Amino acid sequence: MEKKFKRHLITAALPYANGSVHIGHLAGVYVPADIYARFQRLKGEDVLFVCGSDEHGVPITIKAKQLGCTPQDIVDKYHAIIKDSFNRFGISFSIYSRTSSKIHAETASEFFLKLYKEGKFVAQESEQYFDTATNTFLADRYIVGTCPKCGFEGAYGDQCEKCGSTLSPDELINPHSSISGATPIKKKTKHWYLPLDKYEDWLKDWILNNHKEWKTNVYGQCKSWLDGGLKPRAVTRDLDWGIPVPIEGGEGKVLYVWFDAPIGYISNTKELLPNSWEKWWKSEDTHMVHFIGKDNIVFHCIVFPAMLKAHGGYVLPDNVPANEFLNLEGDKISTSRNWAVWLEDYLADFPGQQDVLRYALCANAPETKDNDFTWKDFQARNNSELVAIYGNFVNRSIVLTHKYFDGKVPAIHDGALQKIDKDFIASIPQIKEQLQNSLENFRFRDALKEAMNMARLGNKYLTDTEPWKVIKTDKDRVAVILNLSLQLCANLSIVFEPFCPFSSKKLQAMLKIAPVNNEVCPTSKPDGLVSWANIGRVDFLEAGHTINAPELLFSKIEDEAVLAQVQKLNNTKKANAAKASEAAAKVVTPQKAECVIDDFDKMDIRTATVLEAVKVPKTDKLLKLTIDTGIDKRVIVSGIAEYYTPEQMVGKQICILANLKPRVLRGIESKGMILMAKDGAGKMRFITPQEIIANGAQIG
Ligand code: B3M
Ligand code: ZN
Repeated sequence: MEKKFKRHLITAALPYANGSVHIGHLAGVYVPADIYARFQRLKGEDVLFVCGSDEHGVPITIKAKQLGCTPQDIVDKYHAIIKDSFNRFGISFSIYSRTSSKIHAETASEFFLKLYKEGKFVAQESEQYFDTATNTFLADRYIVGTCPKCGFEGAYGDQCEKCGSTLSPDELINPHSSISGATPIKKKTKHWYLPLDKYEDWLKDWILNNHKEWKTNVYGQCKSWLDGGLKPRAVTRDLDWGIPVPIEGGEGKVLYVWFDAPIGYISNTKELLPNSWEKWWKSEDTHMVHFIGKDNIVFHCIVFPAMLKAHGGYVLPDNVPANEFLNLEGDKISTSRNWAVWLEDYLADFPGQQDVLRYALCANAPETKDNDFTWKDFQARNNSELVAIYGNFVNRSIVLTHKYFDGKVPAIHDGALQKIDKDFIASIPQIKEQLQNSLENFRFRDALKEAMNMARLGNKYLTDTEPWKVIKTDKDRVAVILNLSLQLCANLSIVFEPFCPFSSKKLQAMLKIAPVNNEVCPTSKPDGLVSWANIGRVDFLEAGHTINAPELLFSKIEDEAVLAQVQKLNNTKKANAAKASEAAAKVVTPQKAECVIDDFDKMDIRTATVLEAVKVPKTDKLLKLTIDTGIDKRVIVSGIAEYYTPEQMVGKQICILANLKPRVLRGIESKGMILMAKDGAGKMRFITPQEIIANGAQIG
């Protein structure tokens, strides 16, 4: 028997206040979270939906340094922009606060102090990276280098944004300071660690045994973390921006951003409900759900629960339905490359069409794997679904009611219902049941399909009953058809409210039924008939009730509007390419002295494939590659270890100079040379055939 909860505490990842919000954030976290919150409120549940700006952390201090202002200037600017964007997209938070607030500093400090006084931390002197040029310790984010997992050279010391791997600075290849560019030294410093290893058994039981129902992408990541064994994690940092460490010896140190940020969910609740926050966080009948992106899984499923466990007295998340990443037109969304659709830009180009983006992002959400947003799909979702199905059905129902019944809901006389009507009525609760089950289980794409199926039901009903023909002979029959169609419109306005709140409100205004007061927080109860429980009813509108004039719920998006967006992205690509070639200009060497074709003919250049790759011991520059040259299998030693890991090399087709005189490198005979090109960022790149061709193919 499903446990009955008294309230739903829904959190959404606190966005870093160092940039605007883009469609990846909406698709990954905020639209699913808002759908779920609105759905629970529609059911009449007590809901608290909390979020706020994550204002500490090194990316903010980096941006401040880049712009020559203070971190507070940065967070003040972006907190306002982010809050406004969420508001304009109808993300119905009960509170959207910020971690630079006083109440958050108090809450996080108290949380830390309790754990400290109860001896839950381990103090440890360690060697941290120190930038001698700026005379500061470097937080992980200030250390940049090549990701050991994917070779991305812009990886941070704590995370690679390209492949999502969680890293430690020591794993980075060629680490350097992102402030001064200098190669950092190691220097002793004292920090306090949360001994996650001590919570490993408990976490294994809590997650792997008691939460098998979590999404596979979440459960799988937790399992691999736990199977890998947990290590103590520092909860303090040598930084001057953040929450000061409130103990002796903490001077010049702040709480690690990932220690303080999740406590932001608690401080937000306290800020909103100073007298009743504890029931939300300390009663077992609270159902808590964290909405996040996949890069935050470890912090929300392992680190924060361990913190809550160490503190004691807090509820734990019942689910963490993390989404994967959304790509844009086939490429990863990237703030640094401006490869994104920013919410404020979308609103400028598509004013009043927030629901269209919400719909398209939900329909294509990266719920189980990374997914791609294309402007073509966005247009199709709008034109072929929202306009052609949902909007079309609503418009026909309302237009015909005005045309045949002067805008009044026609009466159904006793005994007038035919089988087709009864089947139509019976289908509504059936669709609702599947839709509800999907929503309860965080399958929002499936839920949205069910909602649209309910609109399809309406279109089919009108097509099958043809009121525009029947009106000539049997107005009473048309009265039944349009009455039931209008009742379905009322059902649709509730069903679509979590996904497309703006158009639902518009439809409820056309029908003149009470709108769902979903904006009123923290706990808003739908009033009157317009509630989830009443979906399936066909008595929302009484006979004789006058409805308002029809307005289009959605308007067609023309090719030009979409082409303009694609053009914008192409311009971004061109700008990025220009930047890259600027960088290239710095590394392009002058042409060598002339040679004659005979010189070239002496060189035997051909394709080959890497069969094996291992690091050469005692050096961090060399890889020993076993390759298939098409004529033989041989070993080549190559100085690419700082750019590529062995795993990345296996299976790669490359071009080699096969007849270079063999050389012995670190005791290994190397027969040949791999042809490489240094790119604008100074990274060595392979010369690889456009598509795989036979090994040994001669290049001339
Ligand atoms: N600020 C968002 C991110 O990693 C991070 C979430 C904090 S939630 C407590 O992009
Ligand atoms: Zn990586």
